Amino acid sequence: MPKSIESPSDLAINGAPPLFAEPVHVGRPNIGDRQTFDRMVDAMFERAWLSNDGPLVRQLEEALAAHLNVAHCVAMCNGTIALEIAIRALDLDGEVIVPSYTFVATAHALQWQEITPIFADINPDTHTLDPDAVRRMITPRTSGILGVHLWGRAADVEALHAIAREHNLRIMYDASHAFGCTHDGVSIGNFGECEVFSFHATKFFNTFEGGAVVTNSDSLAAKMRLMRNFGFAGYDRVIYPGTNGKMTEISAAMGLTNLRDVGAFVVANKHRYARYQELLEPIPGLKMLRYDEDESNNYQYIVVELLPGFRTTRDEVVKALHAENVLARKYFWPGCHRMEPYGSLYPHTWLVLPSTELVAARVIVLPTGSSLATDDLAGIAAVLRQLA
Ligand code: T4K
Repeated sequence: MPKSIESPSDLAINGAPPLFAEPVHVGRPNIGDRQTFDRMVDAMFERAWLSNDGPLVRQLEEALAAHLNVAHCVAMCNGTIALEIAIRALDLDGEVIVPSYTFVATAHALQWQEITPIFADINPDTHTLDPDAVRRMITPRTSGILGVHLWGRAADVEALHAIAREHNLRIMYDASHAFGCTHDGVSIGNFGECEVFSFHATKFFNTFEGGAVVTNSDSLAAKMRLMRNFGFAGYDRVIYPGTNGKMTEISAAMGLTNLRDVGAFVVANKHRYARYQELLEPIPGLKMLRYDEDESNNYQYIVVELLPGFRTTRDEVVKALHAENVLARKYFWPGCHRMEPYGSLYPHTWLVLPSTELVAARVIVLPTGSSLATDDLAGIAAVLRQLA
């Protein structure tokens, strides 16, 4: 039973015992029915088929395509390789416009292929690419736009698609956070030429490590299947310089298990999101990110912003939460543009990213998910209240 926090002297930074005896993490995995998983893994061992386009991977790809209402799902070993393969399949080169306010893998997937990520600013309210900022970054070298549906909330796809059409640019999305989410009722996975999911352990839907590119293009899907398997087009016949992006059977077993339980994951997350809302919204100077209730959401991220009126700095708040064993995170501070190699290569980029700088400096992501009891949220809120 967590202690109650009624005054600053109850805070662990002031010498009191911590709120939680054990660390409470952001990103605890959503894990489906263990018996279902065990049964699938037993059958996998019986078959002695562990990787290379196995039956569980095929089953998962079909199930995911149906779930996301998209024509093709190409499963991969992780989201980063999925991004790299999608970028290459679209023949992106030169410069690609991308937000800086994202996990660094989005930018690295471009840089890794000697494509220059051009960081465009975000809309401070939505945390996704600002279409006007995107327009300002277009040059003759621009080949595409890589948008991100950050926190599971869709990027401004209509405006971005209009820009892409106008300037003859290719467009794809990093949908790593947006599994099971919709935009105008349309499942994320159907926007741009393709969309990339991460199925990392910390994601709403996980396959331990894993990812996928989904697309409605037959030719793109066929190309990516080739690319993820070294370019093999049959025994002894390689027709493309591919890589190894294959998902393993055990990951697919985890995916099939978790897919059955995504409904329960949403319920658990939504319940905590609603409770956090009740607890956090009355705190002055603190803004909690909202999901649009007219859409499907996975409620995987509890994102708060400390506004100028908040008495304590963001770093002090994070320090105080960590002292309570609440391992809140400063995602995605300081922004890709301040990480290497981008910080050294383009040291002045921050000048064109005022909203990215602002948002990255004030966001805190709080723990949620079924591993955290709803009753425990009051203690976390009480810490924030004492610091407000
Ligand atoms: N694009 C976007 C927008 C992304 O967010 C990501 C991944 C990618 C692309 C790339 O996809 P992948 O190649 O990863 O499939 C974590 C994840 O490693 C990363 O996958 C994720 N984004 C990112 C947002 O979070 P870190 O550096 O914060 O990881 P770490 O080790 O600090 O773990 C995060 C928290 O999760 C900790 O509090 C502990 C907890 N955790 C983690 C694991 C692995 C668990 O409780 N159990 C676990 O098994 O990057």
